[in-house]
Amino acid sequence: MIIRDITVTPIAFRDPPLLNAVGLHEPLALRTIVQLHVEGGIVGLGEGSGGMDVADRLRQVADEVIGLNVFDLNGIEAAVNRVLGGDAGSLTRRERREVYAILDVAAHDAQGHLTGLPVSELLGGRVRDSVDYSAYLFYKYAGHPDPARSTDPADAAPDEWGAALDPAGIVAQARTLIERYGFSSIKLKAGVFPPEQEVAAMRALAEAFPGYPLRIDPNGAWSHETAVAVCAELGELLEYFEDPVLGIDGMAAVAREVERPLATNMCVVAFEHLPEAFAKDAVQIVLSDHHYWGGLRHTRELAAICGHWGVGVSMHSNSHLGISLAAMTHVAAATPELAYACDTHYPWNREDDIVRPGVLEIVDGAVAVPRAPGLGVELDPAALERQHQVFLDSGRTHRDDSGYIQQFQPDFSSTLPRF
Ligand code: GKR
Ligand code: MG
Repeated sequence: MIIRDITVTPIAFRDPPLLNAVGLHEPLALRTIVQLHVEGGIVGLGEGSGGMDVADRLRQVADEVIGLNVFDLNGIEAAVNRVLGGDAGSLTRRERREVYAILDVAAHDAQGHLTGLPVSELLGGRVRDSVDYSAYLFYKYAGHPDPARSTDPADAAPDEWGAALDPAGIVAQARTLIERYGFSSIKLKAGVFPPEQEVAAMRALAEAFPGYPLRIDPNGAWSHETAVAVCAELGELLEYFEDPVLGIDGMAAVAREVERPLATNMCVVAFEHLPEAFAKDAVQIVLSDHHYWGGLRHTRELAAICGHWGVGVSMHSNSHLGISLAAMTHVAAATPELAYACDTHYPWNREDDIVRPGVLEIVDGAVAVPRAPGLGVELDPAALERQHQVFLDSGRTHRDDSGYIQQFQPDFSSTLPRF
């Protein structure tokens, strides 16, 4: 059960031109894949944030993790904190948790293979057989602009999704996602266009999909006044209102004036934020995310704490592939406190997945919890190598939505709030 080696592979995969409050998704999204080689030929898989920083940090901690028992999660986490938190490393707790989370997922996968148990069982047992996900809508250009031809996104050749730049485009995108995957709740990534236009898109969605729970997430792009006004306008349509403004105090002030619950993946992203947020009743729902809450076990702890305090739990996502979707599905399956459909970017990125297809289908808006040992997904080594080569060829080292949009809108400012 001893960890013998760790392979760290940075990858890049295609990402459509999705707009958000701080810019535009670049043509390639970055992730880091870990293979934890355990004695007996067992390999545990982990996936997490991309870019060279994360890969370098994982390589830095490898020597301290190799030689540990793969069931010793406390030991692995302590090793990460020792190497990256000391004077030499001095990373923030959040940065360390992000690194540990990838190892945590890989360790759980390996533990599952060693015990013959699915990860959801290792996390306390499945409370649901499938996990609901929501249709995650984005404003988007028709395709990525080709600067050699034109820097005007309006001239871009359309991809398979086409443009979504107005309410009709957003409804069409929702229809495509719902037809393909059967989603029965909808989230709109907002903070891109003036709030009136985004309110109109929400109304158009409510009309086109009556009874569907709707959420809107402008990532803190709105002022207090705008947030309160939008919430008053959308009122009963909203299941919850995600990060309308920035900061715990800002969210608390909005929460005092609106009736719908506020959710966050921005102002409460670490355990040390919980006491203040709860004391101020700033958020009524915390969006968990094992990638930055420190892995699967700590995500369960987060949910339990929220449950004890009467705060709801949902799940956040970022651009990701199948190892993460499997991990999200297992932890969601083992989290009784989770009461909402989870976010996932998977439909936008799945074409370049590096796990073999078939296990992680989204059917009727849900992913069946894999029953095979571990995460239940199998690495496709050729696909991993292909996407690693894409990463190497790209020369990319980190995500930069703001820098990318400035190529097409030189005066774009990512300063928030914008509206
Ligand atoms: O992918 O553009 C995006 C999202 O805005 C993502 O970066 C956020 O982390 O989805 C996320 C959110 O819910 O805020
Ligand atoms: Mg969010």
